[in-house]
Amino acid sequence: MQFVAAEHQHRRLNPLTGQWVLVCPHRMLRPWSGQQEKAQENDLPDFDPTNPLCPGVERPNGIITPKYRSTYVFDNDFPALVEQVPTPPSSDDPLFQVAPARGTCRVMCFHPKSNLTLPTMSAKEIQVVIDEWIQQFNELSAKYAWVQIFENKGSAMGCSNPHPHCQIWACSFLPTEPQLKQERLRAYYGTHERPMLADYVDRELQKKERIVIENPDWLVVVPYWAAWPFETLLISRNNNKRINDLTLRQRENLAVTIKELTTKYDNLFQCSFPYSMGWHGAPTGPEHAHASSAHWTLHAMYYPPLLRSATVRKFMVGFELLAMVQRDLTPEQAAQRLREINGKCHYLHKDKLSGE
Ligand code: H2U
Repeated sequence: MQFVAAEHQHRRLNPLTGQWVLVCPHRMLRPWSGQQEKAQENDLPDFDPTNPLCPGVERPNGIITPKYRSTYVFDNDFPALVEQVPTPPSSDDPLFQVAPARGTCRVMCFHPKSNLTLPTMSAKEIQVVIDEWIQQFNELSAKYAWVQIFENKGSAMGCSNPHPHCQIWACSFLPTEPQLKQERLRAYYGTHERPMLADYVDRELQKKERIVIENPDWLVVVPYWAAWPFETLLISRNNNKRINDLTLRQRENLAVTIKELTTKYDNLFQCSFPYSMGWHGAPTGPEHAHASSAHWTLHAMYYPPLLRSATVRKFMVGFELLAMVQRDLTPEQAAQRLREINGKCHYLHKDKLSGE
């Protein structure tokens, strides 16, 4: 019998992290009688006087969120990382290793209106968000080794507030995932003298099996090694190392790409598609200022949990938690569905061309 990736179980390597993913396409046939997610509500008001992220509303700590008209960034009132904290005593014991952790956490509102999301905002409004990401990155990267910009969208991904927003955590150390990538990308560059993701972009453009969106500045694919059902990787095609390298044209194209990708996501199951997304690029701060970043390529990851419908999600539990990550639908099947679904017109905007 001949091997067919869409039918036969196999393992794929994620070269960015060195972790393997088990692909079991035949499992899509199994029945599901487990938990059903509550689909995200679409009928939110544009202003909620009890939501602390809305303009003019008092937050639990007594600070009044200003009446902002565009984006708005503030220090997280409940930060995971702060700057001033005692240093833990060093330890030589291999079983009880400890290291200092300092940083700062911010919240960034994308828009004053609560009932918008990136796919229902205009490309121009998304570009304002991108410009603010860069502004924040410029400021925080001068001091911190890692600036993690990320968006949790939807309660299925742990988002605690429906107002359109993201978070920025800047830290004095390289967190685990970026540290793994730093090592793997550097090793690949050492052997091939090319950034791994630049080579990957070229290969995906040749193969044309996993492409979702393609334009001169950006490539969106369901990566060969995707763990989440409709996971995507948004990769710079211009050898950008960090988000603050982007030119005006690249930012304009990025806004259009984000709008198209997130519209495709929403249209897939006709719901506000939950995900966690975030940016990765070369490390920063004084420690990395003079180190080579030649091995890095700016990219964003989208990790959406939904598998079959607006209410049936993938759980990373059991074998995934205890042994290795496993997926049902192949990355090629997921890419085909995302490629074929309309990304120009949001299902809520039906007849008009998506809010532009
Ligand atoms: P999510 O991205 O998970 O929804 O988190 C929203 C953040 O907003 C969360 O980190 C912060 C929370 O601490 N927040 C404030 O800083 N002040 C508030 O008044 C509400 C929420």
